[in-house]
Amino acid sequence: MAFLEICTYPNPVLKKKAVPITEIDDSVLQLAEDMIETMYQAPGIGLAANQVGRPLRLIVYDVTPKDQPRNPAVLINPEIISGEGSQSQEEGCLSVPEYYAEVKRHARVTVRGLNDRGVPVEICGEGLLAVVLQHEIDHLEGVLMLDRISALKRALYKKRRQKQLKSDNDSH
Ligand code: K1U
Ligand code: ZN
Repeated sequence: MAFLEICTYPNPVLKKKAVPITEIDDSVLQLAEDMIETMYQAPGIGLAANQVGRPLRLIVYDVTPKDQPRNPAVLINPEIISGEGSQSQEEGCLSVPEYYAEVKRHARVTVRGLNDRGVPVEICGEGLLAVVLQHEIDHLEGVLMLDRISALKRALYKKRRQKQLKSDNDSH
């Protein structure tokens, strides 16, 4: 088990489109396990492989309420096969530090992929699960929540982030 470093904006790996996984071998299973530990440690409720510098089509998530036992899920080569309705929820992103914004997304989605045993699965989600699935699958396309907010909000965030990085750099 290992905690992985989470890449943050503007790391170019976050803009890369992830490639499909052709074989679920030990390295993929180890990566999934490490991503789950990294997600819980962050803490977060989802993580895509690009966020840990591995542009593979692999996501993990767990939207179980805090007072219930953990129930992590792994999805390999996930694809949204249908989406309907719309919802706007405040989102965070482990790769976009200290920023939350409302993002408009489908209210319900159906996602197809493989589980960690290579078995085809179909996940139908609404509410928070639908949001997290869409957010993580966006990561696999190289799309960040910043790409789904207004140009003005995005510009303000970019400015703030540049300042933050400069001050981190100056103090080291
Ligand atoms: O992909 C990521 O960057 C993870 C992200 C997932 C996400 C959260 C909320 C809406 C859409 C997508 C996070 O987990 S951010 C952290 C967070 O939301 C959270 C952390 C601890 C407890 C509950 C939520
Ligand atoms: Zn994210």
